[in-house]
Amino acid sequence: MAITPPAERLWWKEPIARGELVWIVIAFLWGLIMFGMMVWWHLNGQQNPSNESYRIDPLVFGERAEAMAEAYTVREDGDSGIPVVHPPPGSDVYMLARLWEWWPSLEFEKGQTYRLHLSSMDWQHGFSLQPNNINLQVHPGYDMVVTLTPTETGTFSVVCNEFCGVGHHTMVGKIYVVDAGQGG
Ligand SMILES: [Cu+2]
Repeated sequence: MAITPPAERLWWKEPIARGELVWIVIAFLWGLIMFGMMVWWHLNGQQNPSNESYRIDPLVFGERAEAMAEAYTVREDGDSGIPVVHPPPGSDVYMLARLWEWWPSLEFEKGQTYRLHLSSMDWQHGFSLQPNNINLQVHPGYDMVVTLTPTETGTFSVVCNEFCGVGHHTMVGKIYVVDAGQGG
């Protein structure tokens, strides 16, 4: 019991009991194994998407997203005021996070490859693509680039999975995937 002082005050000078030492060694070795497994999971578990990241000024990122939206907006997303952008296959695509929205909505073509750039205008958000459960950190000042090729058509939601304030739960973006040559 910690409520009373130990009978032997200099307990930290006692030799480690054999059973405790065994557990320390097991925990240490297990930690090393798990450390090595990170490489294995990356290659075989499809858990860590291979992405690139670069430093970028949030203002510059915002300008790139706006330039893309200006060139390739095809409609408004419902009555949200957020544009739906249908970028050319193979191009660089930008989605920015800010309090409390993902902007703009994107429309991809199935089977085409895109370079998706993610960054934040204010503070940290989390990109969580549902229902596929792809999760990426989105930081201000960093351009996270993911090369992706949609394999199925449909409507996918992007939810923020880093708590970012009172509007956090309303921060839902949209990615639409249509058949090649469709949409727009
Ligand atoms: Cu957020």
